[in-house]
Amino acid sequence: MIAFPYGLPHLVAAAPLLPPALETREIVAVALAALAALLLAIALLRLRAPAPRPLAAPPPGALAQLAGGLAKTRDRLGLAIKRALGREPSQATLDEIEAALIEADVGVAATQAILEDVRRAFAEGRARTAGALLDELKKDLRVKLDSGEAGLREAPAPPTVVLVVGVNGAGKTTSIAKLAAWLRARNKRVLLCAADTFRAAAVEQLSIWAARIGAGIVKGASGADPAAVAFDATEAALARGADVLIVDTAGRLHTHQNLMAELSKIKRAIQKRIPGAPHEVLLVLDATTGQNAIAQAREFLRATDVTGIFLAKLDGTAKGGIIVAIREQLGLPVKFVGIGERPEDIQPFDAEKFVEALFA
Ligand SMILES: Nc1nc2c(ncn2[C@@H]2O[C@H](COP(=O)(O)OP(=O)(O)OP(=O)(O)O)[C@@H](O)[C@H]2O)c(=O)[nH]1
Ligand SMILES: [Mg+2]
Repeated sequence: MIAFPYGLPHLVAAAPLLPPALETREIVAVALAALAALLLAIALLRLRAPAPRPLAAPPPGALAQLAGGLAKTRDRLGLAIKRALGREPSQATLDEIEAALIEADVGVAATQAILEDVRRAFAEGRARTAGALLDELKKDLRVKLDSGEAGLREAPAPPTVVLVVGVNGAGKTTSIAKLAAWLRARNKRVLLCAADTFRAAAVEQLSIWAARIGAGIVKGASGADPAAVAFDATEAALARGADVLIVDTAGRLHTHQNLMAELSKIKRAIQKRIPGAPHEVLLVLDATTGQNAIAQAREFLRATDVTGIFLAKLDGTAKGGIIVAIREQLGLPVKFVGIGERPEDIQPFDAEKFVEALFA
């Protein structure tokens, strides 16, 4: 009888489950076959995955941040137009430009108006070269985008009160944090008001931002009357000598009549202490929702006064042309754009810079 060292009988018992011993050459052959199968699988997966699209390198300097934030739109609209203009300009070039604008959600009406102008310039010989056509297009986009109203309206005497409204999840609280950071970088004393008492987490979310940014905050208990919190914050802004008070509100749909009435109540509460306030009512729109954002905004505007748009999440869409449609169809100035989730991912809207960044 063979004497097994400790444990070996157990292994021997399991032996029928193991494959029969292989010759070294067979092992090598099996390993090579497995490797070949793996390489084939990787090659097939690569074939199926969309090829990475060429992304124009963002330009250095002041435009870099905006161009970086607009990467998806630049990749779609900017490059499509540059590609169209890469050949001898013809009617087909103009058709391609038109398609690229529509594709980027610029909207049919705005696209037609722009193309009419560009086609005329081409037909009349004013814009025959690719460079001249691009200049004409940029000029038209600038005209469409420029509201003549940039930055925040300022109160005749501080504090300037900014009320921020919009549908659920549009990006209100994050945009407020960005706006506060932008103002802090300009040495403004900022007070935030957490008037979204509907969601417990909302107050906490704003408190965290306030601490990070170096802004004060006034908050009410969960479920407190948002108008009462706004009133307290207005008093605090006056007492503490704040330059800007920014009021966060709960997300709401225009269809919720009592929530829309609540906005009016918040406004009246602020006006009790500062007549003429809020000086700015910013409607935050989520750029990634495209034409839906415009439809929602239109309804929203019927229910409340809005002075400007904060267009959030522009970095998240390849259809950044929506900004033209917003400007054209809502007739409101786009005051700021959000291009990321960090406090510094904000730009005051500047039509000239925006168009440059788009084609950078
Ligand atoms: N990529 C990107 N994400 C953003 C931007 N702005 C906001 N977000 C994200 O959008 C999500 C919702 O943002 P919130 O600021 O909480 O939106 P809200 O409108 O306050 O939401 P409610 O208070 O629930 O109505 C968060 O995950 C944010 O990080 C932006 O400009 N770019
Ligand atoms: Mg919020």
